[in-house]
Amino acid sequence: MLTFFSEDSRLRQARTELHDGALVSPFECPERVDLVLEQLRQAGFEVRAPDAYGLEPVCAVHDTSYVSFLETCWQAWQTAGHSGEAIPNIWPARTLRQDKIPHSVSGQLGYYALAAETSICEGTFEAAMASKDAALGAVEYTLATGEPSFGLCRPPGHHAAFDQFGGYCFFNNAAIAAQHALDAGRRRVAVLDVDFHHGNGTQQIFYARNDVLFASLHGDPDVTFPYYLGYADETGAGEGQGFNLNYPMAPGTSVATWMKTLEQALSAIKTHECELLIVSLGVDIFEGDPISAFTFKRDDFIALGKRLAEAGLPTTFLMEGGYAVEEIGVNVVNVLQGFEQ
Ligand code: SP5
Ligand code: ZN
Repeated sequence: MLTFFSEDSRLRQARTELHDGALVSPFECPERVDLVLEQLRQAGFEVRAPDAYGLEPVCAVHDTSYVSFLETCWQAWQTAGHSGEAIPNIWPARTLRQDKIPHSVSGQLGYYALAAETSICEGTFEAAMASKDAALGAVEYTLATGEPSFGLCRPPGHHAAFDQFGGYCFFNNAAIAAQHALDAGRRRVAVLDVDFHHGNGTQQIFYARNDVLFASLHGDPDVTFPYYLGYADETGAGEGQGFNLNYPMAPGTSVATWMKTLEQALSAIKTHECELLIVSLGVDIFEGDPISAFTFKRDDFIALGKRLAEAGLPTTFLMEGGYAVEEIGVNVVNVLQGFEQ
């Protein structure tokens, strides 16, 4: 299977993540891609650099003011004299006004952020651009050939909403790729999100639409990030009613239960006549993941890939989460090899 990866993904080298009340070295680090690339090469997968697609496909699903904010935030933060990385500490919370975008970068950070663990630092915008280019290269290849592909996207994307970053995500790579497929003439695309965390950004972007079916298996948001979206009663709005499917599961859920739940999602994808499958591939469902709580073992990822192949659709995999760094490469390659078996 062909992989698309841009070296510029490494340009984000954040030093700080707010975790457990302390600033720690981020879980979402550039070493993640080294481990995946190493395993891909060992397995004989070809890795190709994507074209640069510019901002047009980004602005097809994101707010242009949000995109400009991401592009200028780090410079503005430094100009304002802050010494650390840019981290929000105030939001338009429920009791404050929702209709003001303050001029100050500190005010804008809260407006455009949905979580505080993710800093903005030098290279963040450039890495986000590289990440969505990998997604676009991969999906274009699948659209052109019908063959499966893998976009090694870093930073990940599925938490990024129309005008908000967070959860280590800035541009929603899966949404950008799905929209690109629609713009290329596909009538309906499925995004299947298997990351441990609910893909709140992808859900929000397509919530009122019926041309993208979003299905997500994830840790119950009642007890896990992102807490405020991802419940089973979120089924879509207006024309999009019935095109959003959430399958929250308790921490510690067995792989057998997870795989049974996957059947429900795949059956919906079949019924809704999707022409392309985009898999938001988070391997943080691994039992050893440091911030997640599902129980996948290495070989379970092979079974997952195999089952996804049986859906019989042109398929593009896009990298999302996965943080147990020593295992991340093996787990990703197991999915892709399982798919090809
Ligand atoms: C793409 C992706 O996987 N993003 C995940 C972002 C999660 N950020 C917040 C993590 C909070 C983890 N707390 C877990 C405590 C486990 N002991
Ligand atoms: Zn995740």
